[in-house]
Amino acid sequence: MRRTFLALAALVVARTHALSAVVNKGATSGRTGGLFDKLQDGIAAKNAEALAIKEGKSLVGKEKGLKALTVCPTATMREKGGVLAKLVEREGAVGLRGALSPETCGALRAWIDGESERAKAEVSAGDVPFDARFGGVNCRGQDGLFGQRQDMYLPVDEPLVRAALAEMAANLRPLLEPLVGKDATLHEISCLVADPGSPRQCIHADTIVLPCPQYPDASMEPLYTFFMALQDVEDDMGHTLFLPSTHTDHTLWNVRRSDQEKYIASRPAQRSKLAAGDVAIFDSRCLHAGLGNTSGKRRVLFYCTLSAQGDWPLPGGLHGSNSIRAEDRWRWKLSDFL
Ligand SMILES: O=C(O)CCC(=O)C(=O)O
Repeated sequence: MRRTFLALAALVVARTHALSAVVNKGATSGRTGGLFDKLQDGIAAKNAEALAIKEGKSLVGKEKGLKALTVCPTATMREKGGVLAKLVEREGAVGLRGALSPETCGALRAWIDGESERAKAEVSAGDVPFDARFGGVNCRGQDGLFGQRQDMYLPVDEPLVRAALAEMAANLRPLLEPLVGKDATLHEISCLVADPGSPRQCIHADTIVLPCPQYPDASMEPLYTFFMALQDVEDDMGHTLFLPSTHTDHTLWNVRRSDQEKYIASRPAQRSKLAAGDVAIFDSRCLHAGLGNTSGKRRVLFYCTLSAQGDWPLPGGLHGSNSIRAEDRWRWKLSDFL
C-alpha cells in the first residue's frame, strides 16, 4: 500500500480537510530526507500515534460497541460462495478460517523473517531504494529508518510466496470466483511485519472511494485485500480493527475532523482474532487499523489484493493500493495461481 496516503492523522498535521483523511497503509514512508524532513516526520509520527491512542480510548465502538469480526463458516464458503461474496460486498470486512495450512504458514513465516533482514540490509547499504522493498505505513513506530512495523513487498517468483498464493486461491476459490472473477488482477502482494512495540494505527482506509467530488469521472471496481495470519495472533500482539460498511461513504473524507470523530464513534467496530492460516477479507475502502503490539513477539500478516479491474484510474497509483514489487505490477492474474 505504497501510495499517497491520506491518513486521518494527515488532518492534524497538515490542517487541511479537502479529501484529507482516508487513505493509507501508510502515512509515512522511508525517512531518508535531511534533518528538517526528519524533524517534521518525527512530529507527524508522534501526532499520528497520539491520535490513534485517542481513537482507541474514546471513539472506537463508543456508541455501538466492539465485537469480534464476523467469521463465515468454511462449509458455507464452499457451498454458497456467491452468497458470501454478497456479504463481503455489503459488510466490507469478513473473516474465514483455514486459508493456509500450518505448514505453509511456518515455511513462509521463516522465509519472511530472513527476507526482512535481507531487505533492511539492502536498503541500509543504499543498494536499493526504500520504496523498492517497503511501503509507507501508518504509525510505523519511531525505531530508526524502518520503525517497528513494516509493509514489506514479497516477490511472486519466490516459490514459497507463489505456493502460498496458490494454496489460498484454491482454498478460497468458491468465494473468489464470484467476488472478483478468475481474471482478477493481483494489485498487491506483501506482508505486514509488526514487531514488539509497534504502535496502534490511526483509523484509515487503503484506497479512496471513487468517484468522489475531487475525481468525479474516475471509477474503480472494488479491491479486496486478504490479510492472512502466519501465526496465532494473541490479543497483545495487535489484531486488526474494522469499521464494517464504511467502504462506500466518501462524504466522510470531505468533512472536518470533529465530524470524522463523530462518525467513528457512531460506527459498530469489529476486531479480527486470527489463528495461523485464517484470513480477514476486506474492501480496501473500508476503515480499519492495526492495533499495537505490546507483546514480546513479532506478528506477521501475509497479504494480497485482487480486483476485477486491472488499472487504478488515478495517475501513478495516487490514493490507490500499490504494495507490490515493480516486477510484479500488472503481471499476474488470479488464474495464474489456480
Ligand atoms: O497491521 C494490521 O493489522 C493492519 C495494518 C494496516 O491496516 C495498514 O498498515 O494499512
